[in-house]
Amino acid sequence: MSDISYELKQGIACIKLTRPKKRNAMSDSMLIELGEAVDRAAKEAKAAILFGEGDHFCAGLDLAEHLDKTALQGIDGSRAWHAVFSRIQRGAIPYFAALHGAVVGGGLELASICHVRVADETAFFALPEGRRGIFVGGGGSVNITRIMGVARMTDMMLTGRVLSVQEAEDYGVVTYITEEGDAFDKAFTLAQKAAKNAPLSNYAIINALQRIHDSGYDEGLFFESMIASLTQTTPEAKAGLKEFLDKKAERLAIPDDKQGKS
Ligand code: 1HE
Repeated sequence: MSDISYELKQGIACIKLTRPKKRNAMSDSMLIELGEAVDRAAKEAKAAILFGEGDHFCAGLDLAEHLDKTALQGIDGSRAWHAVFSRIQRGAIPYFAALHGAVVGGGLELASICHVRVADETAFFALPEGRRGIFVGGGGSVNITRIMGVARMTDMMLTGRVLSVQEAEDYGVVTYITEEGDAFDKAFTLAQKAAKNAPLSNYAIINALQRIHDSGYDEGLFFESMIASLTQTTPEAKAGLKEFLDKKAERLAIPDDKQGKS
């Protein structure tokens, strides 16, 4: 039985978690299917959206499967999450998460490795691992701390704090909030915008920014210059610059209240 569905729509891979009866909790087989969908998207899509069927995005790790695992099986499981997630986070195409309902435990870890997160007003965010006697295993200690900071994640894990969508925005977890049911459409619009970028620019944005942020100041600037010089040699860059100079480029979408004030 398939717990992941895949559809290529106008060059955007739409990858859906389709296990709503279990609130899209991620089983071992579902993770493998997710990896297959991610590999297919890498071959044929310009951007991708991750979203969930039913009332929730994802309730995290399938706890039923986890019950009888040994420590070594637990390590294997965690490393399997890391392997799939790394193909999303440091692949070649940008991922947009469209979130609603529970974005919990491994569900928040999955959302946190997407490049842009959109949530509707029903979304809530939690890390109940402490409550369950376990720890994050899908890269959350590295990725969620980078987004919200160690202190906030520690609070969520120790106390079981549940964030509303507004709090998640304050924490930097989401950067767009929509009305109920509109997160997918918003994510799709954003993915279409990103899909128009030069593939090498998208690759650099996804792969270089976090690495530069993690490196020293001097190394970061050096690395930036190398990437800048590499991207500007592509035909897409030459076409993009010429389009602007010929006044044929799409105008920046300046918010109405800022028009004419700069
Ligand atoms: C599950 C899971 C799951 C639901 N594993 N089966 N994640 C959690 O600790 C979150 C656990 N889930 C919940 O807190 C709630 O299910 C929700 C708030 C997400 C949704 O509540 P609700 O009332 O809509 O659903 P429910 O009645 O709690 O669950 C419906 C069914 O889904 C039920 O199964 P059923 O056979 O009795 O119908 C639940 O058992 C099942 N279900 N969530 C397995 N997570 C890489 S390491 C990551 C570590 C973690 O992710 S730890 C955090 C796990």
